[in-house]
Parts: sequence; structure tokens; C-alpha cells
Amino acid sequence: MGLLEGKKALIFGVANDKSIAWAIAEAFRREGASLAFAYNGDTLAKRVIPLAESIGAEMVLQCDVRSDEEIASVFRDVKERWGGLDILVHSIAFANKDELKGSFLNTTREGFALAMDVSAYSLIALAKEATPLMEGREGVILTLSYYGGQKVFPNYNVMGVAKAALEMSVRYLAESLGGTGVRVNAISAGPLKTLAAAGVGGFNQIAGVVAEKAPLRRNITQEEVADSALYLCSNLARGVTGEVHFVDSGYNIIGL
Ligand code: NAD
Ligand code: IMJ
Repeated sequence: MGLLEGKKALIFGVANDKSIAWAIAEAFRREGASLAFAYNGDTLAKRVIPLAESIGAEMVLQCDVRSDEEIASVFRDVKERWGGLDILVHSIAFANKDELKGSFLNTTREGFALAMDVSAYSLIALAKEATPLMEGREGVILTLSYYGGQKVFPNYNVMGVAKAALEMSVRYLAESLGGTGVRVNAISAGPLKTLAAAGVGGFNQIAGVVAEKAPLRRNITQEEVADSALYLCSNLARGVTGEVHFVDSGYNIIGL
């Protein structure tokens, strides 16, 4: 029997088949979960809809997480179709491209607000809508972070501040929702070649340093993140909440 047999999982953040969210979807499906996807924007529809169909998804919904109305609409559809929800995956980040290079001092008020809204606040907004659907079901919420939210990395800039806010939101949400039996965790993944890493200045250099210095002396894969996501979203992790779990070849333990 699969680890997620009979579970209903709603996944935000699939853009293409390299997305971390896609690898998580594949692992969840393998273990027996029913899947629904929420994606952002018309241009992604032509990529995400065929992928969702290929894995037997029961819903594919459009949602820009900057909009409370669009978020409410997704959860209305999920409630109508499934009557409840067991797992919510938040695999979303966005900042203006021109603020992911050069000096952090050039961060604008608008750029800061946008990065915080899409990359951190959205977890709270989704959790608020998901929780009523998780009543009596031992629900689980999982988000994706990066070590740039704890230490300074070149060019990560405003995204680092947003990831710090995201990781702290995981802890506050875990406390806030613990009484309802809902668990909230994050995976802090090592560098992965996805759309969100494409064209990022210094990405190859950072991946090279991980391959050289991390305890495992290599980079990680989307599938390794997905298998840890599977554990955190399954009954195996029933005692785990408020945790930021590194899947990074151990890179974060190294001092020099
Ligand atoms: P990705 O580009 O495949 O996924 C990012 C997703 O965010 C996309 O699906 C995009 O549509 C979505 N998104 C952006 N703005 C949105 C909005 N307004 N509304 C709804 N969705 C929106 O890249 P990925 O690497 O799979 O990123 C997923 C998560 O993993 C992100 O939180 C990222 O910070 C995190 N992460 C990535 C890496 C890496 O090296 N790639 C490492 C650690 C953590
Ligand atoms: C992103 C920027 C700078 C350095 C980076 C990254 N490093 C890594 C990433 C070293 C690994 C990828 N990452 C962890 C992210 O969270 C990426 C977020 C992101 C990426 C883009 C690129 C395209 C765009 N806006 C973005 N917003 C957020 O226009």
C-alpha cells in the first residue's frame, strides 16, 4: 500500500517538468495520492495542462497567488469536487529579475513588497483557505525554501529576505494550526536547474561549490527533494511540524 493512499493533494508551482513541484507530484502519485494542480498565467496552461493530464490529475486550476479572489476560487472548486483536502504543497517564488542581481541596497519598495507577497505571504493566504478543508483529516502543508534565507548569497538579495519570512511563517503557522492537527513544514533545497534558476547570475558557480564542499560532494536532484516531501507529507512524519528540513547534500553544516 502506498504512503499516501486515499489522500487528496493540491499542488501549487508546477511550471514544467523540471519544477520541484512536478517531482513532488510524481512521488505523491506513485504513493497513491489523488492530485490537483494550481498554476499561474495563460502562458503556462499549454505546459501544465498536458502534464497534469499525463499523471491523471483530477483538477487543473488557474491561480495567481497575489489575488485573494483567485485563491478563494481554487479552494471553492476543491471543496466542491473533493469535499476536503489532506495535503497542500506551496512551491512558489517570484521577485523582479533586476533585483536578483547587483547590490541588495538597490531593492525598491515595490520590489520588496512583490517578493514578499508572492514568495512568503502567499503561504499564509493559502493556509487560511486550506485549513477549513483539512478539519478532522490531519492535514499537511509543505513549502520550499533555500539557504539564501539564512545566509547571504550573491544575487539572491530580496528573495533571501522573503525566504527568511517564509521560514518564520512556517513556525508561526505550525503553532497556529497545531491545535487543529495540521502540520506545517519546509524543505530547504540545494540548487537545482529549474526555470526559477535559469539565467541566475552565479548559479553554476554556486552549484560547483556545493559539488566540491558538501558532505555528499554532489548536487541534489528534484527526485531527492520529492522523496523527502513524501516523508514530511505522510503519516511517517506525524510528529514533525514547524521544521525546515535541508535536502542539500549536507552543504549547510559546513563552516569553511
Ligand atoms: P519553477 O520556476 O519551476 O517554480 C516556481 C513556480 O512559482 C512556477 O510554477 C511559477 O508559475 C510560480 N509562481 C510565480 N509567481 C506566481 C504567482 N504570482 N502565483 C502563482 N504561482 C506563481 O522553479 P522551482 O525551482 O521548482 O521553484 C519552486 C520553489 O522551490 C520556489 O519556492 C523556489 O524558491 C524553491 N527553491 C528552488 C531552488 C532551485 O535551485 N531551483 C532551490 C531551493 C528552493
Ligand atoms: C535565484 C536568484 C539568485 C541566486 C540564486 C537563485 N541561487 C539559486 C536560485 C543561487 C539556487 C534559485 N532559487 C533558490 C530561487 O528561489 C529563485 C527564485 C526566483 C527566480 C526568478 C528568476 C526569474 C524572475 N524572477 C525570479 N524570482 C524568483 O524573473
